[in-house]
Amino acid sequence: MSNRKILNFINGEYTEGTAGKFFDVINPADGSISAVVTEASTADVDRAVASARIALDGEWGQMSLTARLDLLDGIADGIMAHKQDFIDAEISDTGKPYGQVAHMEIPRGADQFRVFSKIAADVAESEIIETPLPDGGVAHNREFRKPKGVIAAICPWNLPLIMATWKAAPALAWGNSMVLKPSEETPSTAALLGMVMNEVGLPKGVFNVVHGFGENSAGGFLVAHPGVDAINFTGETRTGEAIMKSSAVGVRDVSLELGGKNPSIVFADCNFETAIEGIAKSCFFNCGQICLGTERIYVEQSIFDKFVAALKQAAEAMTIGPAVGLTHQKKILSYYRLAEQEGATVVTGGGIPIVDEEFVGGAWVQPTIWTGLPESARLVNEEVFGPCCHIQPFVREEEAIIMANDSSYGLAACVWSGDEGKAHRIAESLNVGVCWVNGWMVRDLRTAFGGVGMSGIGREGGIHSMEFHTELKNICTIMPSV
Ligand code: NAD
Ligand code: 6OH
Repeated sequence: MSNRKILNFINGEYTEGTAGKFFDVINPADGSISAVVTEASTADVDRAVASARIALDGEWGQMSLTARLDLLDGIADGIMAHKQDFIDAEISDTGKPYGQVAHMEIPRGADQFRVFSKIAADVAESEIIETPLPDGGVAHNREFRKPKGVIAAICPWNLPLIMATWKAAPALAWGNSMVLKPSEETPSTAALLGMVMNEVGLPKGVFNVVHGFGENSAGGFLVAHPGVDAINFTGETRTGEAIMKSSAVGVRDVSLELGGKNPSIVFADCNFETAIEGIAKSCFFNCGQICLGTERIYVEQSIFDKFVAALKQAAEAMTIGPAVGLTHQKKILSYYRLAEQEGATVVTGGGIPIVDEEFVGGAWVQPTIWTGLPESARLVNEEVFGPCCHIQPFVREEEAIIMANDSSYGLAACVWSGDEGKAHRIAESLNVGVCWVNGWMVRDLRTAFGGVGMSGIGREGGIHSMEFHTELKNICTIMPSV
């Protein structure tokens, strides 16, 4: 039994939910209880939204941009000052490998406050447009940005701190207040953020965290709350649809970063070793639980057998953590069974790995590669969100483009080729939000991030985050004619 108790963070204070309900978070490495979490009631969500509103009308709303951005830099430093607590919390909730969390996820999570502080400083924009009037005078239109208001941020479990700070940093950088609901599977690092906010002196109520589930729980209460001005959601497409319906009531803005079934196209003229290394990461890193990860690979026929053999070797050499939980493990394994029922050839994996005695209660799955399925197979069309991919040969580049684009999703893609012209031609014709050429997951936070089709609506990153988190306002002054 874990003695870690996770509370809501409302108006600068950690509090138990008024309904007195708690739920467990399970460590997926071994099935042990990672923490016990309070579940927010409607009354708790009401209070969180109300305190966010009051904060907007107080000191936070009056604060200069410089003072606000200094606070953001302070939050980044504050996370790093508690780095070990964040590492322990993240590993306990997710079972991820230590190095990945310590060297990538926590520093990157912290750094997003610094990056958005800098972006907000650099693009602080306001402009004057002069309009000639019939009487010979002019009007001055002063256009400037105001915070959108109270932002509800709903996060998934795959990169808990990174996702929470990816939502919180821009919301705060552009002067909003917010209520964050982390995934019920991974609430611990978001909960720690409250402590950091208090330490750096963020005014009370600017940043709130409520815990719980989706429908009929904290997530559902939050997105339906009339005091919320905009909803920033990352998660499954089906949840995105429900949230979009909620956001229609009261005509609130919504940003949806949803699922994917991302293709990777590999040409015979690629740098083979670089491609294998990059593609192995894109399929199996984080146990395949990355929205930008690859689940469909299209390989030029002439190198198909060599490619399949090399990716199999790379997959078998990789050390990955468990899936996020037993429910998700079950979902992944059901797709592993489906692949076989649909007639796939299992190149490697397809089940649960053998683990040490102490980890048998965990949510482990094997990195898995299939070949031989038709493009119409469910496995080739549905997002598994696990460490797996299907490899399909192609002969002509047009064929590869048609297969890659034959998806209702459109988040990310990769093209691997030594012919830059060809790679760009293909990258341009893929219906996705981001396409990497000869690489994967190079993420400049100033660039647009988001998908097309069932992968979502809206873009995050850089000025796109500013557009979502602000309202552009015009004050038009009719100048006295001289
Ligand atoms: P999920 O949709 O099940 O849950 C996400 C969050 O939404 C959780 O906090 C959950 O409690 C909450 N939620 C669920 N139902 C809700 C409702 N009706 N109202 C309000 N909140 C609700 O997603 P998940 O399983 O946590 O994450 C995995 C999914 O997220 C995958 O589909 C993956 O592709 C996607 N994802 C997308 C991106 C991206 O940027 N496009 C990034 C990461 C993950
Ligand atoms: C989605 O699952 C992953 C998004 C990752 C990032 O945005 C990042 O920059 O790490």
